[in-house]
Amino acid sequence: MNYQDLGNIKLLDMKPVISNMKADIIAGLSKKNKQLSPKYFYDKKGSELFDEICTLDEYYPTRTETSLLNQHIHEIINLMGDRPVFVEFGSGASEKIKIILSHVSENTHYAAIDISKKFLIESTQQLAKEFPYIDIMAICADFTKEITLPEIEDYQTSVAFFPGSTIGNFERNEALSFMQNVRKSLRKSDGFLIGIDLHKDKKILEPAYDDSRGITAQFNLNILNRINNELNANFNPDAFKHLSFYNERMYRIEMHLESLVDQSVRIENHRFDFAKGERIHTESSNKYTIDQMKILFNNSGFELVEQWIDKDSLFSVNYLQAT
Ligand code: AVJ
Repeated sequence: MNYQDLGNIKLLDMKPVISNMKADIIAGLSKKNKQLSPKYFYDKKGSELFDEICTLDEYYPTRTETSLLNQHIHEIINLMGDRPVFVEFGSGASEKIKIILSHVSENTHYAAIDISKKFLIESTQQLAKEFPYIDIMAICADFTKEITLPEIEDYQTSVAFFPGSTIGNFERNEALSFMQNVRKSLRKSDGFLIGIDLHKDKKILEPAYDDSRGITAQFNLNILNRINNELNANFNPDAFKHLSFYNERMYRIEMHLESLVDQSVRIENHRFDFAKGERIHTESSNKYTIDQMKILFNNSGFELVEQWIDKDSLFSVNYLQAT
């Protein structure tokens, strides 16, 4: 493999195809049921709002997963075995990897996969400063596609890491193909540490996506500001409202933006008409029962080795092994 040496990290650029935001957004708003991909939430403001969501009282996933990782870190390290390569799928600015890296031995390799090259280099170089004794590789690639991981000499097990219930953003069939792709990039007996949010009473789920301070509402509406800023559009975010609810039949939180009036919006020379009450579906956050997770793991070539769940059954951290 051809990597570049960037001082304290190595970069492997797999030249992922970057989707065209304008074409995507126009296509989504042209559908009979208008929709936008949640990946467009995360401009600078959107990423800041998401970080704030993670600290909200109502938003239990982040703190619950963090405390499960902290509580069970020694078991996790033991399961990974000697000289593991830890591979994070969609690393972002994740704080969670630090919990792991601050407990592993020097003989650990960390590889971060992300599609955004600039951000990936910045965050891995920052990490390399904090963990100078760990070998760090940045892999610029699209983690929703099949990835051939580089062979690293002397390292026995690879352990994939996918925290935060990011898998929830995939529809069920996409989640299955994602898991199957991860499996293809691993060898038999390699590990997979994955955090998945659990199905539960909507009395707990719904406030997590509609908090009392309105941060989630701002996060949802911010996608319209982003489209205005980056695509020369004229959305009036005040003419839409944040709507979220638990769809119990589909086991998923849905977030929508609902038009408060009849209106039309322009993105360059494209016009989109909204009736009062019409919605743009902006996000689904799928939740899993323990049985649904087992089926997902088994159908993608994994066996569940350990599952850690908090005492209130809010969130699960799962250690899988490739079969
Ligand atoms: C980043 C997809 C895991 O679904 O809980 C949080 C995103 N959206 N509040 C989630 C989100 C609104 C989050 N994920």
